[in-house]
Amino acid sequence: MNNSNLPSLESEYPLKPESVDHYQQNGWALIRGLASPTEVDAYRQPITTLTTEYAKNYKPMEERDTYGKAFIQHMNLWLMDEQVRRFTLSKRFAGVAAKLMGVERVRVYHDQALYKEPQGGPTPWHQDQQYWPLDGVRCVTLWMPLVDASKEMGTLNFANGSQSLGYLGPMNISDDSDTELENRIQTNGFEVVSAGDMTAGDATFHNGWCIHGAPGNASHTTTREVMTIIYFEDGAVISQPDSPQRENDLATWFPGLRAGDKAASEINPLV
Ligand SMILES: O=C(O)CCC(=O)C(=O)O
Repeated sequence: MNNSNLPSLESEYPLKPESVDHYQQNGWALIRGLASPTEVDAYRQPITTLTTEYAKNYKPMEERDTYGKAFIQHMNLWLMDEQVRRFTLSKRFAGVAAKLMGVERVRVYHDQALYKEPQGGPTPWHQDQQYWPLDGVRCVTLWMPLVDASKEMGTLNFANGSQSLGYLGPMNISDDSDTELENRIQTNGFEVVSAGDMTAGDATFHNGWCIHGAPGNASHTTTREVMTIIYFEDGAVISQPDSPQRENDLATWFPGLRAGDKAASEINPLV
């Protein structure tokens, strides 16, 4: 595939100090115009082609569980397509991730497309990092709609400051995680804030411990097409997995590595 016509995503984004403060304080930040409409449109096509094909493996909506209704989830697209590779390994995106976390350099953990179909269900409250064998490591998820996405189509909700709780134990995305974490939000009095309406190319970044979820997609016609990239600080060491999901992640995203090794397999490039 000749990439010469694809827009470059390498230029630096002029990140405002207020965004860094917001991220540090609340555990997430909304970054407007991280990619331009033209840039997003160019990369949307290969991501959507791969995800639409993958969606054929899903059962009809009414036969899925809560997790399955929330979105079509397709992972590590950057290894499947040269164009997506340029998107996921973008230095502009990685630069913002590093600055928000306050680290020198980041590596990619994995990417994933999260397509919430028309009338798709809500995304239950959860903490991302409970899936990852990266205790004590700074991690962040970039979440970017590839089409304009209103709040009603399912942009993210965040519990401000909830990253301060750290690891709350194994809790996969489910009705149970929703109930348990809603209790935590109430008990701690965390304010719940929506990212609101987003334009294609805007992005939110959230800390791996920030409790977050999303409403269902109220649209009857339009899919909430989103691409995400997960980063962690370079130099991190893999922690001992304490749950099946962390064991699974270790085998999948750090192939050939074990607890105590530097988190840097051949599929965790430095960006
Ligand atoms: O897209 C969603 O609905 C949920 C996304 C999410 O939880 C994440 O990217 O960490």
